Amino acid sequence: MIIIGERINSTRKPITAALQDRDAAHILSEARRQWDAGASYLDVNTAMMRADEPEFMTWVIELIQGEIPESLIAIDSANPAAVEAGFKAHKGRPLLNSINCERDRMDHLVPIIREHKPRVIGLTISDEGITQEADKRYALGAELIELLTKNEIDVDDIFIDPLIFPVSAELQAGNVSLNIMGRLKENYPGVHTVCGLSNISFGLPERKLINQIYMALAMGRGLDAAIIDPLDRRMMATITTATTLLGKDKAC
Ligand code: THG
Repeated sequence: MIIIGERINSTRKPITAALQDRDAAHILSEARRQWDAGASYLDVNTAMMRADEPEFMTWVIELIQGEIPESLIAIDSANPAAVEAGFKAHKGRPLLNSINCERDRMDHLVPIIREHKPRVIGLTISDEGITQEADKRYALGAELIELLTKNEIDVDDIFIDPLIFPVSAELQAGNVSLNIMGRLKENYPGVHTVCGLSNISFGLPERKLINQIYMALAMGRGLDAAIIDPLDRRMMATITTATTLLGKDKAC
């Protein structure tokens, strides 16, 4: 499992405060703890800094890689200026989180992707917005894979996010995303699937338990990357256990 540590996200109050105060020690502590817990990428989102999002993206990436030179960042932004700033600051190959099938954004991003050669997360969203139909989201994933491979991005560098919605609002939301992951893996071997799965439990009690069980179900459909809190020991134990049960731990 490729673990993307989610904690350095400006939608979390302690992170907004740390960014506003330029509290390097707080950001570095979040980075170090997630990296040591086994993250392969550290997600960085500075969107709440609004007009200063690109500048903060640069600051955080340089800060983290200055302290942990082998670390890699998932640049979590919908703002092309912040994405470009992130690419310029980053050493090694970052993960772009994310692109989608919206024409305008793609036209702008494809040349930048070709230049910087990041690995890429593709969301199953289009110009028409988000659909709850599995077939349509699957088709958007397939479209992204075709477009990226046409632009010389290797399948091993493509991560498709089927999107996760609360089962409390739509009873079939869990099944829909599992179905999309499963079909993508079957039809495009070598392509990765990824999700931020905590949305599944929104509005329900025992959210952590629900997230852990959904992780196990998703891994059964081939999910091989996830945006999670690597400091959540039970979630990490769920991943280790499911990896073994799926026959992927040689030492069992
Ligand atoms: N797909 C992709 N990228 C994503 C998401 C996704 N990036 C953002 C998000 N979803 C994943 N990241 C986070 C980061 C922090 C939290 C949840 C998801 C988080 N949540 C707390 C909770 O759920 O209880 C509440 C916030 C807080 O701690 O204040 O921390 O789906 N490609």
